This record gives sequence, C-alpha cells and structure tokens, in this order.
Amino acid sequence: MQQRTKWTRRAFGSGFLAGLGAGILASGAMLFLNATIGGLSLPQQLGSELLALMPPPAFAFFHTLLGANAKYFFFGFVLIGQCCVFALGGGLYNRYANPQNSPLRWSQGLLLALLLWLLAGLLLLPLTGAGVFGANLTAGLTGGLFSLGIVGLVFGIVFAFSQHWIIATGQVNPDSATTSETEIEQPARRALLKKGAIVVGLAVVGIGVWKFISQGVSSSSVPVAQLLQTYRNKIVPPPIPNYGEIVPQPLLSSEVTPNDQYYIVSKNFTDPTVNKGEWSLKVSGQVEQPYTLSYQDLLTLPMQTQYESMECISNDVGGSYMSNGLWEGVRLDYFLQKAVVKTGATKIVLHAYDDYVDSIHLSKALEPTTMVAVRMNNATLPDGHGFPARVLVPGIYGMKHIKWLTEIEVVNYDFQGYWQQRGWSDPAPVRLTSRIDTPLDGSIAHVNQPTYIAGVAFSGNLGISEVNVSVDAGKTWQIATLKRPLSPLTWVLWEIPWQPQQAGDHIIVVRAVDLQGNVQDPHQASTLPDGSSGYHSITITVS
Ligand SMILES: Nc1nc2c(c(=O)[nH]1)N[C@H]1C(S)=C(S)[C@@H](COP(=O)(O)O)O[C@H]1N2
Ligand SMILES: [Mo]
Repeated sequence: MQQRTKWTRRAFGSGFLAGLGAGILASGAMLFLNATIGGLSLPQQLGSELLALMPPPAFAFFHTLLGANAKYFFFGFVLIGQCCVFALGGGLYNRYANPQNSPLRWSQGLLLALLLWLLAGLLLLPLTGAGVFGANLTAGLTGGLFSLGIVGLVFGIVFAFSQHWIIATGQVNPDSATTSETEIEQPARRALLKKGAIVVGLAVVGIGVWKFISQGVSSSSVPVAQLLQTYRNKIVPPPIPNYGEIVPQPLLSSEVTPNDQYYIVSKNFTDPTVNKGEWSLKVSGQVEQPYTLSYQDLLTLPMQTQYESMECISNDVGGSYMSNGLWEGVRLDYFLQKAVVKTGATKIVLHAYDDYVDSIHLSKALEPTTMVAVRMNNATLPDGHGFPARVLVPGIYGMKHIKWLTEIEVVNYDFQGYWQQRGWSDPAPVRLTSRIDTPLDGSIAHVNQPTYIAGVAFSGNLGISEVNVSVDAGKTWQIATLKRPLSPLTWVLWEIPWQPQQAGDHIIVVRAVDLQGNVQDPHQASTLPDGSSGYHSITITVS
C-alpha cells in the first residue's frame, strides 16, 4: 500500500514535470503562431475575458498599480496559469493512465494533447464567447482548429519525450530505491511552493515601491485648496489667444509627432499585421444596402486631410500618451450615405481585426471630421497605428480611434465596446489638459539665468484660448505665448520665459483654458473611468 502511493506520487511527479516542460514549449509555439500567422492565443483570449469578469474595484487597483503595463503583467500571469494547466494535465494523466510510471507511448502523449485540445476548443473558448475553437474570432474556425492543433502536437510529442527522459535520468524512477524519498519529497515540494510565493510577493512589493518612487519624483502635486483660490471654472467671454513666436526648445514636443515617435496603445500583446490583399471593409447592420470594399476600392474614394491630436484615456496628467499627426482618409459619413442608414439607427459599431470593438453615436459619426484614415504624416498608415485603415473621431479619447478596422456596423441599440464592458466611459470626451515638457521635473536652474518653460495643451476639439503658468505653486499666474495651432483639432504648443530670482525649490504648475472659456479642472482624478484630471506640476531646484 505504502509502495503504491509512493509510485503514484512519482507517476504524478514525472507527469507534472514533463507536462510543465512540454507546456512551456507548446505555449511558446502558440505565441509564435500568433505573432507570425495570427494563430489563436489562449492567454490573450482568456486574459481579456478574465479582465472583463474582474470586479471594477479590483481592475482599478491593478490599473493604478501597474498603469499601462497592466496588460503585460496580466498576460504573463495567465500564461503561467496555462503552463500550470498543461503540467497538471500531464501529472493527472500519468497518475491515472500510467500509475506504474513506465515510459509512455507516443500515442499516449498525443491522446493527452487531444483531450486538452478538445477542452480548449469545446469548453474554454465557447465560455469566453469566442465560439467553438474560436470560430467567432478573426482567425476563424479553421484558423483556430489548425493553430491549436499544431500547439497540441508540440505538446503531445514533447510530453512523451520528456516523460521518457525524466524516467531515464532516474530522478523519479521507481527502481532507484532511495529510502527516504517520500520524506524528502513533501518538504521539497513545500519549499518550492514557499519559494514561489516569495518570488510573487517580492514582485508585487517591488512594483509597488517602484510606483511609489516614480510617482514621488514626478508628481510634486500642489494641494487643490491652494489651486482653488485662483480658480474660476469658466471665463466669460473666453480669453483671446495670445498667439506668437515660440523659441525652439530641445525638450518641447515637436508640433507634429513623427510616425516612429507617435504613442502606441492597444489591448494586444502582439499587434496584428494585416495583409492588404486579404483585408476587406464591410458596411453592415441597419442599412438598406450593405456592401464590402477592398483596399484598392478604399483608395479610390474621395480623401480629405486634417491635423488631429489624440490622447489615450489612460494618460495620466503630464503623461506621454498624447501625440499629433496629419491624417488622410475618407469621411465616415461617405460609407453611411452609400449604404443608406435605416431610420431608427442610433450607433455605429466599429469592429477590428484584433477583435477589438467600440461604438460611437450616429451624430458623432456624421461629423465632417470623423473619418477612416489610410495615411498618417504623408505615409501609408503604419502597422502599429492600424494599417490598412483606422477611425478618427476628434473630440473623444484615443480608445474610440479603432485601428485595423474591418467592419462599420449600424445598430439601433446602445452597444457597449471592449473597454466600456470593463468600466470605462462610453461618450469619453477628452478632458482639458496641459503638460510641461521643459524643464524636466527635478532638474536644476540657476539664479538670474534666463530659461524657458514650455509644453503642450489639449482639449480634444474645443481649442485652447489661454495657458497659465505659475512658478510659485499656483499662487500667481502668468499668460503663456501660444503657437497658432495647425487645426482646431490639435494640441497647442505654449511657452513662457523664466529668469529665476531666488535660490531654492520652485514648484511650477500649468493650466489651460479652451476656446469656450472652460478652465482646466484642478481636482485630481485618476484615469478610470473618464480620463485623468488635475494640474501638471514639477519641482525645479534653483541654485
Ligand atoms: N483595433 C484596435 N484599435 C484600437 C485599440 C486596440 O486595442 N485595438 N486601442 C485603442 C486605444 S486605447 C488607443 S489610445 C488608440 C491608440 O492609437 P495609436 O496606437 O495609433 O496611438 O487606439 C485605439 N484603437
Ligand atoms: Mo487608450
């Protein structure tokens, strides 16, 4: 009896180890297929589903802790989970199908792979709403069957091979009668668990400390009470913009962001590369004449160009997820007119190649500046920014600027998109914001030496009428010079000369006013659910 439990434990152990090794390789194969041929990636699919199920307070906690990196941590976490499932599958299989822990036949490895393949395709994927073998995803049913099939083959073969190898090296061999093995095994496993827990704990603490330090340095925030003393929420009539020359500063954002410096945000771990020959754009839903266009068709349509800045809704005050570009594309209204929208339609749902989805109101879709862009800064839209086509919706956050667009669907109900299902704002108007680019927070200036304070201000599509800068933590304010913007939809570069008179620490604060006279809100809000608010401030040591 004693001998039997020992064997089965060994059978579980060697199966678990073999499953773990094979699982890591198979997961690698999965990621490789996903990156190269758009194969199905379970961690991404399950990860986004788990994120959706996560209660909003938990989501908000991870989002504040990890910021925009949250998706990578979460993805890594699910990936490790997947390897554990492979390992557990291996352990249980060996424990019950091969309790004597003899070398497995190849067919047995493949049988286990088949079981896991069916589990993923018929149970896990349908549960996430992706359909049988991910039939509802962009990869489609054949894509899902095929890519998971290859992953299964890799797993099955490596699993059988590793199990042989583990037995051959005698580590968990029933014949190597090291008497105290059972006694050793338990504490060893416990020690392993303990080490694992320590690693995870350290990682969490490390991230927390790093977050604390980086925020401690970058946000020397001024108490709101102090800011409110000089605050009116609306200026009537709105100020007349103080346009003028801006003296170039090395650290000031370039007015148009070059494509290779334009911020990139997506939900994906690996972004798609779309083949323009296979791509098509569908116009569907509540329309009289649904139709489909090829990339070639799209390029022949009437184009317009416009400068527009974009900002991510997860951009912190003073953050870098904000850029400006020159876009060329077709009015969204053009597609809707051609398809003839039925009466009763209220929203446009925008579908993407990476299974991202969001919606905008019909009235927003009909605005003359809402468009489907194919070019960015005089170049073909780069892959990372949504090649072959992306949506631009001035006035609302980047979230609604759908990249890798595949379908424009007209609906007559209140659709909620990918991020809205996770608690983010649906109308998502850009909140008035301003940022100090130069000098850098924590840098040093010198008494009586002239320098410049400069940065950007952005309101979405409401323009900027005034930027105020304070060098005394919000007690007194000066009016900055504005560079006349390239369009009503872009950020505005601002600048002010500064010649510090006194040594010591100086807190510099900035705030903006839009063309309607609305003043930037000094109350601090974090990004979830409506985008951040508050004033950007930095500390400069004058010596
Ligand atoms: N298909 C797709 N479109 C998307 C996203 C995405 O994950 N998938 N992310 C959105 C978000 S949150 C932002 S802020 C912008 C960023 O666009 P950019 O990377 O071109 O700056 O794309 C939006 N469009
Ligand atoms: Mo975003």
